[in-house]
Amino acid sequence: MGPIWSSYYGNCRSLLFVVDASNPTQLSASCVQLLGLLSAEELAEASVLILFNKIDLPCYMTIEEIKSLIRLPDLIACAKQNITTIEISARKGTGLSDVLRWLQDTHKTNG
Ligand SMILES: Nc1nc2c(ncn2[C@@H]2O[C@H](COP(=O)(O)OP(=O)(O)O)[C@@H](O)[C@H]2O)c(=O)[nH]1
Ligand SMILES: [Mg+2]
Repeated sequence: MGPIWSSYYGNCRSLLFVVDASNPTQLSASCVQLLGLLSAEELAEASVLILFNKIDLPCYMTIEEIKSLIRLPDLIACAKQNITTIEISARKGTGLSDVLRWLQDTHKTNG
């Protein structure tokens, strides 16, 4: 779907990017997509929420290792956008209240 994402950039105030934390083999491709989004001029003002999903599943890498592999601290430091990360399980509902709070706060701030 990546190739058509840019047709949705106009008027986009917030961006939720979901990373499958149970499948580190997808991580580099996912990171390239994310960097593309963050460098898009039309998304410079957007608030960004990166969701690490499927934390209920066993994985050979920890979330900390995943964050380190995509150089998340550098990415957050260099991005124009305000970036938040939340670890979630869409299946179990873990982190859902944090996501809802982020949406509420973000849209409150943006008016
Ligand atoms: N265990 C678990 N499964 C999930 C979670 N979120 C989505 N899924 C399952 O993942 C499957 C979809 O795969 P997904 O990787 O999300 O999408 P795709 O990569 O586009 O096929 C569905 O069977 C969902 O029920 C989660 O947090 N935990
Ligand atoms: Mg998948």
